Amino acid sequence: TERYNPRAVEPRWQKAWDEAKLYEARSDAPGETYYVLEMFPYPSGRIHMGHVRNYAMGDVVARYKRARGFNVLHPMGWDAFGMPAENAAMQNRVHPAKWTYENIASMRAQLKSMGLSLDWSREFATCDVEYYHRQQMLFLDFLDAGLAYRKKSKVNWDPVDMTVLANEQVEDGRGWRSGALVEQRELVQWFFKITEYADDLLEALDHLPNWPDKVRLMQKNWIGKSEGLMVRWQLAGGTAPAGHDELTVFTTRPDTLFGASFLAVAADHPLAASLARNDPALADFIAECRRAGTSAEALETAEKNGYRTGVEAVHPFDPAWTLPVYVANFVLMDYGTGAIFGCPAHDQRDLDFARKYELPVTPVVLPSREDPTVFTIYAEAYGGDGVLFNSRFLDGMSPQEGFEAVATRLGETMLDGAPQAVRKVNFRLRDWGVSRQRYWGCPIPVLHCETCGVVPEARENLPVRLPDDVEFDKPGNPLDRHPTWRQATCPRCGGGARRETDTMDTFVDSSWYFARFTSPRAETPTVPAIADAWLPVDQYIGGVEHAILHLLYSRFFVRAMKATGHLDLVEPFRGLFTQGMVVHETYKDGRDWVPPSDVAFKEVDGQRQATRVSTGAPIEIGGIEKMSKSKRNVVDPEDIIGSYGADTARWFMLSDSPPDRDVIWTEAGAEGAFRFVQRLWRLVGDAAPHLGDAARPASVTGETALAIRKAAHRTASGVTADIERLGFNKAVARVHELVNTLAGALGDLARSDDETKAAAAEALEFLVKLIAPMMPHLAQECWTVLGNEDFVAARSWPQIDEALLRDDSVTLPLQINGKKRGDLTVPADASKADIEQAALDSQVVRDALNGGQPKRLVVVPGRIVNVVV
Ligand code: ANZ
Ligand code: ZN
Repeated sequence: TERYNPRAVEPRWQKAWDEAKLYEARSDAPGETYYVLEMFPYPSGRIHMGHVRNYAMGDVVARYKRARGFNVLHPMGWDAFGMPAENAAMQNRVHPAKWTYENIASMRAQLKSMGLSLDWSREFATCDVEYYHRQQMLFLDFLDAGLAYRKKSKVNWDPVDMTVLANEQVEDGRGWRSGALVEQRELVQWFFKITEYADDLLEALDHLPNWPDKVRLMQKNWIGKSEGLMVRWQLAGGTAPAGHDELTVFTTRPDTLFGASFLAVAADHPLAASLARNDPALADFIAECRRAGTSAEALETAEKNGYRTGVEAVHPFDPAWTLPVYVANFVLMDYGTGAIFGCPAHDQRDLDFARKYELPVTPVVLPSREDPTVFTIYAEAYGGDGVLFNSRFLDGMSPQEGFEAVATRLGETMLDGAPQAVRKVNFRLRDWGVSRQRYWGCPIPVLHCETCGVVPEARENLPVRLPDDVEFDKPGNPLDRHPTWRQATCPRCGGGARRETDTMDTFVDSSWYFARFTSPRAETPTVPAIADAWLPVDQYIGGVEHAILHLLYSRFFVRAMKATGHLDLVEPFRGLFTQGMVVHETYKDGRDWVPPSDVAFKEVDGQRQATRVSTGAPIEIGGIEKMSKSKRNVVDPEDIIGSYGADTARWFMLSDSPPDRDVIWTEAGAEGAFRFVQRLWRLVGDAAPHLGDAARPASVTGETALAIRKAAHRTASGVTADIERLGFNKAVARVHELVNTLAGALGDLARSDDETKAAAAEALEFLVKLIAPMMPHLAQECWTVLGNEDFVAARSWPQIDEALLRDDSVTLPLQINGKKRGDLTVPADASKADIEQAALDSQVVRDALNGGQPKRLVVVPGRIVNVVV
């Protein structure tokens, strides 16, 4: 048999598949459907190994399901709007559209060289006007439904370039081009009302059993539901400015009220603003807080700082007890009420704050088994359960009971005709700000009319196209500077109006692309009946970095699209799988990182040593890390496919680690995979001429034939179960085993009997079908060598004969006095009594008994035999 040459074979079959339209989904979703989707790529210009891994996995599922008779939808497209195209435009004077579409063309060619079973007829890019046109339709529908609205919100403002910056353009608090300190500015911006579904988005997580637990937990924390109380504190007369008689705080721990030692408000709280008018030092403090940033992330790490205002608050349960009110940097304005009471003993932030400002630390929750007379809080707050103490009428209660007692008492206490406390559910989740002051995004289809205000563009005027003639010579949004694009006619009054120049966050584009794939050329965003037939996506595969925002936004979108009649769906993704990364060793020559292609290895005294190919210099082998440009440990899929072929790259990607873990790319591993490709090819090629037209075996009696059949059927059964569970590495291991078995059993096929030849024919057919999802080109080439003229990808999955899976004997560990002393092989259907007898007859037991009787004989069928002597 000649060596297998992937470079010749792979393109030939790719072309044949394309011409046969082999992987196109049957359009109106007839039959039993299966929708498998990998997160679509950003067209950066080249695919990387992470893509190869992601798409190889998805392709196994798609091909497998197709072989199982499903009408499979496996589409591909491009998440094509976003900053990098605009950055490229600014740096290299190339139009974002040109840059993007050229990148798409090269990445498409690269993906095609992987031999993925994609339905390319459905391809689109989110920057295609046909796509963003439909997104504008959705926007208008959301607007009508009250799911899109405008409000003031903060943006990153670069005071030197005089422009709004995307978060990615802010590096260490500075503008990426100007280096100027970025300020927060308020702008009126567009929002999607994701909070409308906060409860539903949370609840529904419980009904997604095929999602990783960690992703569900991340979503849950992001939504962040907390049940608490809004408590009104009276401010002591004479200490607070006019108009501020009380301060409402949000707390989830009213049970700790007797451990309170201060109150604090956010720098942006109205009380702080009032006080600052007559207190320059406070005004400075507030300005400083703003400069440092008030995002939750910024506050998490910043040192706790406060300013004592002189205002005093009266404890709700004791008119004689007053507490100081601070302005503090760790209180967020946009959560709860922007005000808290601090209980240092049971909240770490409050404790850090109290230590710094020497405020009392009174524990009020006593952990079980602690002595109330000596229990003390040192550097760590106690957040756990226990019994309330130091808490007057709450003493002896559990925290939950204390919560209820406080809620009831303060709920019944009236202040100016309203209860002093009310229950309140708060969410961490905020509405989704979708405005971006950028060019390369979907224009928000609204107009600003001097007479009518904000007016949606008329539907018949859609799409609002991005103008092509834009300049990137200055920072900022080119749409704002365009000479004519902004001028429009108000669809309501016919007067002059100004176009909205904000475009949509690119997360909007990726929040519904999976639905668009079901009818990618439709005039409307979806064709509801078709969308409903395909959706939800049965298996979604992608990186865990999208575990929160992208998935949450998509979950919001299906709800909003349902509310506006575009589909009827509860959740977008029935199954979710997050794959691990592709990592690689790093290499260093002095202070330079060296790419793997410039490194050669040798073995010296059993030690692996590396030298630099170009210079001969010795090289230090560094840690195994995520492939990155900065460490230069990137392996280019194109090189790998060029030298070994796509099947080898796919096979190695799938073989080495469980798919949710990181996989270490090594040259040796790739070579090993390539050798396996050759071996399998030889096995099939050498056997093919001797199979004759052996009929499929009905039943076999010969030992060799039976062994071959059993190996084939067991492998098929195991691989089936593995793929169903996405355990690709296990499936690969089983195929290796089968190839080993067959290599031994088929060695003398020319002289074998017909029965063995028939069994071999069947086993090879199985083998080819089992590798087809992972190595489709090799499988197809083998299939042809086996005398077939059709596509193996169009054939059905191996039919497994259950009878061949059953073992006719089992081997049980044989213990004497609880220690393993040997094995006992018995017929699979042996009774307990049979096993006992077999044990007693065995040499080890007879030796141990030395003619005597066992004290006890324990038989657990299928598991173990223990003889007590
Ligand atoms: C008193 C208390 C005592 C609290 C205690 C906690 C522990 P979650 O679960 O995230 O909702 N808080 C309320 N509003 C805040 C704001 N705007 N900025 C910063 N912190 C705020 O957390 C609710 C708790 O976070 C609230 O309960 C409040 O502190 C604080 F032993 O009240 B707690
Ligand atoms: Zn008007």
